[in-house]
Amino acid sequence: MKKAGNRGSEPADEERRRENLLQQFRRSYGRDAQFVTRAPGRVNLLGEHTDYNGLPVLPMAIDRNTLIAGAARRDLQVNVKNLDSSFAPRSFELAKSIPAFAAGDWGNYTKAAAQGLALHAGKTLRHGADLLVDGNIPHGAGLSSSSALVVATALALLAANERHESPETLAEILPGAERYVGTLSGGMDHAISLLAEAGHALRIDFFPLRTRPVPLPSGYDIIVCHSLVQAEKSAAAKRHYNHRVIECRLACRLLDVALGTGLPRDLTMLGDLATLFPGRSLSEFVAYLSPWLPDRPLSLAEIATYIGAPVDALQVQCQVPPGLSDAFAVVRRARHVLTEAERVGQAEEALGAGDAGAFASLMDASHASCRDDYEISCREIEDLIRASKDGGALGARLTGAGFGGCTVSLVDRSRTAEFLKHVDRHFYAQRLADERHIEQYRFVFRPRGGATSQRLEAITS
Ligand code: NG1
Repeated sequence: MKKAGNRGSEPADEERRRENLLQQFRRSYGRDAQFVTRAPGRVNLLGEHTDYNGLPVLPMAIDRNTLIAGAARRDLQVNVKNLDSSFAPRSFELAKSIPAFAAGDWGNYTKAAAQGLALHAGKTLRHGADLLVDGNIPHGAGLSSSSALVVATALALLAANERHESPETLAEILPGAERYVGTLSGGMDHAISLLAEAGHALRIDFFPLRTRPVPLPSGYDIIVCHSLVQAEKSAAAKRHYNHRVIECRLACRLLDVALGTGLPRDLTMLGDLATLFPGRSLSEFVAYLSPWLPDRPLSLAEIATYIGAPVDALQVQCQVPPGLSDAFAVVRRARHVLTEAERVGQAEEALGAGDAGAFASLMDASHASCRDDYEISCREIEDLIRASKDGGALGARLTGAGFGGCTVSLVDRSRTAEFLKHVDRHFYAQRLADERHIEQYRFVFRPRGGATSQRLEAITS
């Protein structure tokens, strides 16, 4: 966890970080950096685990980011160093197929960007780069530090090759690229990091990618609090995350059968229901599953029997990765995803109308659905939500993939100090040995703009 106050970093801090990064680059590589890229993290306000289902999300970019200073190389070598010494230097070569470092290695996020670009841009990536990273997004917090590293690396490799790709194109390429690390992730994190608009949240729709700025209620703060439980997606959280993705794919197979002749084509994802049945409310479709199937986790063999297909065929069709437990709570997962997508639409309307109260109720409903139907909360998150609501949050929910990480609260700005005091006393003081560290764990964020790439001097190679 990075040290910082309870504000996100201010522009002056960022300027200092940038100057320091350029100096350290010179010291480390013995030459000047030619470019600096910057990719922000994000907090998702609503729409959790909807993106990989092709349904909308409502995140905003935060004032914590990953900065990379870099310079092009004549060969295909990529050297990556990090100002945080807990991340050891890594090197690899640009190639058509880049073999991964060991699972969980931070360097795999930089390789993910390189591999994604190599597949997209092919032979035109002729130059490797010397790169130096400085990130201040807390890790394993559901604030997208991994995707910020992928985005900043991709921009750096493009700069080294004097290539330009639009943020929209990168937002289409990079989610697939990040799957290199083994997470079946959706497209929210890269899209918001690349396309964010300062002062606004962004409604993002997928397949095709579309974005719409959404105003935030004036007079309120967006406060993010860490549960002190790390949810690193390189570890157990990755297995839990992938399990949810597979449960949604299995729900599609069951809906295919339940909808029978009512369905013009098979569902590839739950979001297809919105395209195939425009004008119908998504939550209606839960009723096609719930009276038919028991509201308990089903084994793959049971699901195959309901569908009338062989188990191995189902396994192949839904690309079930090895190592998942054989218990799939399809009804609950579908109910969460379909109702959550509706809440995003309602939230956009509420925010457009400046109705903070209605938006806050949707945040609360989203949290209940994440906890009960998607089962991605944990005891610490629940304690933190309780402390947040008791401390005056109008609405509070977990944010990001879950299984730990952070909560996000909407708080009347006149009550922010009181809120922080309450959460400090009733959550952090009981868990942190040294209360002076509390400020490293909760942040008042303002919505920031998207990623940037700045050329400092001509690339001479
Ligand atoms: P975080 O919270 O950064 O682990 C993950 C996915 C998103 C989205 C959310 C849940 C990655 C890179 N990101 O985000 O695509 O599915 O969970 O809404 O896996």
